[in-house]
Amino acid sequence: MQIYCDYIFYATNVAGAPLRITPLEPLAADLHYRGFSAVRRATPYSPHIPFGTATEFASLLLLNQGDETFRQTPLPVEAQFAPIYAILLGDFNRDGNKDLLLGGNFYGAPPEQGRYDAGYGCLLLGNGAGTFTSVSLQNSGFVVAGEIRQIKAVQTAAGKTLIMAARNNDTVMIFR
Ligand SMILES: [Ca+2]
Repeated sequence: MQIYCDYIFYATNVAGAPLRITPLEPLAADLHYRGFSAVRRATPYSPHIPFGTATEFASLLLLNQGDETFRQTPLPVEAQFAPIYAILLGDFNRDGNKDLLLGGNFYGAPPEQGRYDAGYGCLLLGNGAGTFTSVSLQNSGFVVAGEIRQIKAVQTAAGKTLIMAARNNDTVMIFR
């Protein structure tokens, strides 16, 4: 895997300042920056160094243990098909346990990488103890193609709850 520099620093106010481009190691990838690493320099002319180091690339749940630590639990494989950008927490099967409704995808990757478009929405049912089980698209009925960027529950004037999924450059999908 190749990580590309997304920032190139070049001092224009110093005569003869060297232009140095330092490739970043894959471990420094920060997916928040579209798969590129944010970089910084210790001094104005020192080589770029990674801003941080990522060691976990799965979408996961961090449960606060109440002692300033978090328990890390990867979400089911269905939640790993594509990057997640929208999460709605709710009890969708009305069993008293919180569930997760996820959506994402990302079309802005460089052409040689292709689009991250394998996600069609994902319903994860919680057991109340921090473990989630995926529900098939056929059973959940929550099937959304495209770049989902927000999922919200909306109350109608008649008291019904609608789930709305907003997508980049596309229509809003509404689920009853
Ligand atoms: Ca539930």
